[in-house]
Amino acid sequence: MRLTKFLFLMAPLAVGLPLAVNSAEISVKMAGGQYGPGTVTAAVGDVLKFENYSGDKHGVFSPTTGYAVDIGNMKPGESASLALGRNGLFEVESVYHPDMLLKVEVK
Ligand SMILES: [Cu+2]
Repeated sequence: MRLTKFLFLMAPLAVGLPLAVNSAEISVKMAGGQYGPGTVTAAVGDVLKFENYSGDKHGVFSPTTGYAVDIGNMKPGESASLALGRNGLFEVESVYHPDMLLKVEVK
């Protein structure tokens, strides 16, 4: 069964989610022990779609202070979406693969 999670990266003082009608979905593929691409520039309201194309599970979270991003374990074939609700710069790592890094800039 294909599991799809959907999370919101909340603004510090969320007064509703100003998601743009024309928000973009940005694909981040997990394969070969890396996120691809390794750097993403996005706009508030865009959605990052993580797709695990590898044969490993990955524990997707952000080590950046102030970013409570924890998608949790993603098994091979699973996907998960993260809506970007505020601007800023944060990193995404994998619990099991500390060298797996994704830098996200939300403008
Ligand atoms: Cu991993």
